[in-house]
Amino acid sequence: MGSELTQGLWRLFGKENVIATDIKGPEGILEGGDFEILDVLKQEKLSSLIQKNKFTQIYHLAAVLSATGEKNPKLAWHLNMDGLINVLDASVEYKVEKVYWPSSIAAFGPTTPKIKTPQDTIMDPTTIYGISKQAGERWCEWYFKNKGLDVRSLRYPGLIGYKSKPGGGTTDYAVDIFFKALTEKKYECFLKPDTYLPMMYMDDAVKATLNLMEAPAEKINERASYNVSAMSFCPAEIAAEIKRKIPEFQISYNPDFRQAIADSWPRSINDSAARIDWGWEPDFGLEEMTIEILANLPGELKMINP
Ligand code: AKB
Repeated sequence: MGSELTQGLWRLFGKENVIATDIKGPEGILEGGDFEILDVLKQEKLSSLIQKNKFTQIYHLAAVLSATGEKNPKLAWHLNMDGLINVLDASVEYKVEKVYWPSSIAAFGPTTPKIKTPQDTIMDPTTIYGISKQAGERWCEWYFKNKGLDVRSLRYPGLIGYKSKPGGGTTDYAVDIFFKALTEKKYECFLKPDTYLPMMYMDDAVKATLNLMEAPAEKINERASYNVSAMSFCPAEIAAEIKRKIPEFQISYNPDFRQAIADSWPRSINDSAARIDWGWEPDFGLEEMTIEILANLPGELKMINP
């Protein structure tokens, strides 16, 4: 998401007005722009970077995702929570105009209504990642109400792109499957074939994020986080969609610990609040996304393994 969002910000504000940061790199597309090595847990470096550059907006994406978080719970909590609070604090201190921070469908849990999950409903996450997202939403709302910080958030579904490998989540199968379909014509899925999950193509995630941040403040009624949606599908359906383009593609199933995580998440999302408040509308369904990825990923793979 980081590199794709950076490209979106380059288009919106000009490359010269955007600085991307990460604890390593820059890699791939980010090599073309301003970049700083930054560990968001290092508060002094974070503050001096904000003070020196007088940032007007910050997009804080650093997080340990669901699957990796279950293996490193303390690290996940420390990075996901202290990283966020460091950014919120420094943004108040240096009068940053707007802050963006992503929540996730992982903030929902086993007793959350699974079909068309409402904007405001039961949230009983079962993963450390999900617990950190639920807590983070409350912190964002607290900083808005008590510190007047214009912080905004979206509950991302599983995000699918082709410009970078997935990063330790449960929806990662829907990214991996494209890489394997093109390189090995087969894929072993770690979820059951009929596991429905809300998903979104990366271009729609960038569009939703920038539309939210560009909307007038008085339109932003949800100061915890907005549900956003584009499509829901299961491994059997995306495999069938890929097979329409790559007839020899074979999928097999070997569910692991991530199945329990997926089973605790919604099947589909009600995002009417985002549509009403700031005009959210996705552009990509499963078919459009599959055509786009299968058209562009080969070129990307050539760049990765020339
Ligand atoms: C994950 O699978 O952990 C993430 C998410 C849904 O937030 N992709």
